[in-house]
Amino acid sequence: MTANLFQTYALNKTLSLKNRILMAPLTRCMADDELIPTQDMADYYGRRGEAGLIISEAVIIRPDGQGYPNTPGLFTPAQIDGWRTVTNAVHQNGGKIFAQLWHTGRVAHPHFYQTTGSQDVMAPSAVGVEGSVPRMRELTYQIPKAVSVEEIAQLVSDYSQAAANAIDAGFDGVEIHGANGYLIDQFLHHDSNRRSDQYGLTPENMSRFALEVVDAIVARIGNDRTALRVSPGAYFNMAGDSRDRDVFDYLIPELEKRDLAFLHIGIFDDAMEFDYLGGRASSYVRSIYSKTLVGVGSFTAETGSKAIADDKFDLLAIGRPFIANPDYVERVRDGKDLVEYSDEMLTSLI
Ligand code: FNR
Ligand code: 8K6
Repeated sequence: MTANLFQTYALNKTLSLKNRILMAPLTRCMADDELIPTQDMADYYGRRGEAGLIISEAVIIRPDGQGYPNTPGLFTPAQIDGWRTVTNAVHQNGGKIFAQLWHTGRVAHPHFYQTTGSQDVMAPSAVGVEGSVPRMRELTYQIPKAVSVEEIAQLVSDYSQAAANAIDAGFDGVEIHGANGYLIDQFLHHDSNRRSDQYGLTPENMSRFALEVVDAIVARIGNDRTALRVSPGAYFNMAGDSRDRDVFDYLIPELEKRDLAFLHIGIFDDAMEFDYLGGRASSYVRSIYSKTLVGVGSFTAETGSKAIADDKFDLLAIGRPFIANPDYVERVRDGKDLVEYSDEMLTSLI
């Protein structure tokens, strides 16, 4: 019933996956205080080597990208060395792993990077989010600073450096985090992008930052090792706007031209429907993107297998069930019961 999940899948000439099950990116807030991955993290990822591809938890590209405690980085030599231990563990177990590259934009908090001397929160426009940092409720979100064109150029350069660092650390590629209301996504939605310069107002301008990051990374590490996650439907740290549709109508065909390793939807439940997308995010993207698409969001192996059989997407990413079951792939293959996920499991790495 889930046999199609266990077919091999060639992403391109460089990378071939042993099955169609991806481990979704899952922030765990378990890096050490220098944002270096630990041995426990290497063991955790190593145990999941049976996945066709692991996408790492989101990894910040530079200090002011941090919005949660102890999220790992990929901008110091010690962080790169720490990740090398992780990628070795995955490769020794026959797996593959991409790094998810992250800047939280207006959801960053200077508490986390106060030692750098910067108090600025970087975003497309000076429009804040309501609320405060999860699990650190005393840290309320600030009104961000609208980044200058020079600062945008530096951000693009920092993304591409982080991608080069990822390859140096032994990752098989990178997934750019363009989803879930973080920096890149903030440029793509009218709620957070109120600019009137070459990065705002029109679909082409609002897509410019995302495409500059993609192009800079492709130039550095190759399109065959570069992927992107996007959330056309706003649902997290973001208010939707019907005009956002035109932005993604422009962006997604532009991405298709780049011939990336894959495009991945960022969402918690793919059953969610968005009026301005005419239904599910995955159906919308599938209708205008013909290359490899990764679906995710409250799927079981059975419902995900059926979605692939029905040509809704090509690869299935599994998040929370992978937190609860390090041997998720083996259990599905052997028809064994799964351990049910619960939020309490977030306090330890099994
Ligand atoms: C997530 N998700 C997520 N997404 C992302 O792009 N980068 C990240 O770092 C994280 N971190 C994260 C942490 C935790 C604890 C959860 C539960 C989720 C979203 C995740 O990748 C996935 O899209 C959702 O969990 C939906 O898939 P499942 O869990 O229903 O299979
Ligand atoms: C990368 C994020 C760091 C922390 C992530 C923790 C996520 C826990 C789950 C949060 C769920 C929010 C989903 C919102 C769905 C709204 C549906 C209307």
